[in-house]
Amino acid sequence: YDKTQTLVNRQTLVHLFEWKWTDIANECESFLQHFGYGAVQVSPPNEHITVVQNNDMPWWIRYQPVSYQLSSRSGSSQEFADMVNRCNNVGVRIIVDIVLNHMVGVGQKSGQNGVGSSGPSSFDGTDNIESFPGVPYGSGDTNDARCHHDIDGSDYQNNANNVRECRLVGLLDLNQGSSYVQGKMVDYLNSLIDMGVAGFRADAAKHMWPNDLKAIFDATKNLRSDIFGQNQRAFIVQEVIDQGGEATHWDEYILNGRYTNFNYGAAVSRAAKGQSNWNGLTTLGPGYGGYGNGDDHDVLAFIDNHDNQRDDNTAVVTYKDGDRYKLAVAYMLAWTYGYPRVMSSYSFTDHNQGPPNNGAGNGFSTRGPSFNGDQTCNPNSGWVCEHRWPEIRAMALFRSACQGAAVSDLMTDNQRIAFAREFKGYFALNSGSGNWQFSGQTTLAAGTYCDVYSGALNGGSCTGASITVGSDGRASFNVPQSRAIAIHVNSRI
Ligand code: AAO
Repeated sequence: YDKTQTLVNRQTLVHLFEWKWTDIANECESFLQHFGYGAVQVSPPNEHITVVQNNDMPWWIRYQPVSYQLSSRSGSSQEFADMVNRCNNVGVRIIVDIVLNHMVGVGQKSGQNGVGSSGPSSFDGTDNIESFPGVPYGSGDTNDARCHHDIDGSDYQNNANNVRECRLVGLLDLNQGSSYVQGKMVDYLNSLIDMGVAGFRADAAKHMWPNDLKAIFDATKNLRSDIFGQNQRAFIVQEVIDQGGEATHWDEYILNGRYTNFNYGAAVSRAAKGQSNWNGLTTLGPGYGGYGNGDDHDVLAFIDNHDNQRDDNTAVVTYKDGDRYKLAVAYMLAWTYGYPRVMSSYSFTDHNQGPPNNGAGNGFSTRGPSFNGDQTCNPNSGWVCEHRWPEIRAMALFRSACQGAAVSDLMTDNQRIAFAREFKGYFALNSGSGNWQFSGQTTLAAGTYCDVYSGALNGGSCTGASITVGSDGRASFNVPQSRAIAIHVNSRI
């Protein structure tokens, strides 16, 4: 389950948070396939609650399931199927965010207090009623018999049982130990596999027992052989927040696939913000920092995600940090640890704010992105599209070009770091003050290379800095403050 199921040279996942299926299908064809992106993590496709507040529909409604029918703010079942086909046709995989831990928040009821559903099902989340005819589930399918209240703050440190059996922020907690519930979940996952998806991001995995998840995943079908070959299993990444001091641990989950390594983004963000030195990151890999960093094949690496980019005092850098964010993401894509996920956002000022929409008169339906001539997203459309930023898309191509190559010839100087990806590429980053001038061993063949961080190679001409590699593999670099330099075999002029 830890195998990414992407094409070999496309080892970057992008989270197109809250994008519509029709927009993702277009994005696979017109952009992602050309920039080294191998897969898209999509928002939960199942039927969810709708809530109107502050003349808006918050993003988090997607995390309150009403049923497993594919009818969501992102589109219909038909649109979902079409997206999967069109993306697979251009070698881009779909990873589905699956919300198995719970249903709606207690007390949410369709048709009451502005609460509705994105699809045809009605539901009643009133305590002890807990009726979801669209599945169907009833109160007997929840964990109420084992815990009938919310997870307490201290449970996270002291009580793994409560973390798994009580309600996460009031969300009705399903009993994944029941064979009936397991069957419904397996049916849901199989319906997605039949459509051609490559895998799943398991939301709130630490709130479910690892062995219950194992029973569910083990009971799913193989991936479609016409797309993935014989006997291939779904890729799985489990959302487990564990930076130490928790009662539930990341390593309980690796039997089921990868886990979200929250240590990674925090460590890289600290360096990008100048709170720690890059030389401390030269060992970022299994065992780094004493806790929380598993084997390369167990890890999903990312800088920020849709939750922590909204935290008031977020520890991680986000699109709002500009150059420092670019450096953090660039480092992640240049470095060799884990399967990297790039966050792609819409701009927001309020924590709850939903995606750009067409207003109350149109049911707050999502308004898709529009694009500039340089292939970035038009900020007036409300979409940030970090994955299209010139530096980040160039680094996704760098990662493709360097796939499988080891790090070597590493140099660091506190706020600076440079290294080769043996015989494939060279990367240097400067988050200190002033330019960084040095000579480095690139391991590349002699020639002139286009720095793809400052420009791009278009039709044989380089719009960025040109770097000359001598016959001894060495080159002189001048990395501007808050910038990086990246050259690779495919950027040779
Ligand atoms: C909404 C409303 C609620 C209402 C509820 C029910 O906001 O007020 O009660 O409906 O009506 C999202 C939103 C929720 C929203 C929910 C459903 O974030 O606000 O509730 O949809 O609409 C924990 C979980 C983790 C979860 C995270 C948000 O472990 O699984 O909380 N993430 C996923 C999704 C997320 C989604 C859900 C789950 C639910 O990605 O978008 O919620 O489907 C500590 C714990 C973590 C804990 C965090 C936050 O983490 O260890 O387990 O995450 O606290 O409570 C450092 C520390 C680390 C700490 C972290 C905090 O890293 O080391 O210990 O900081 O960031």
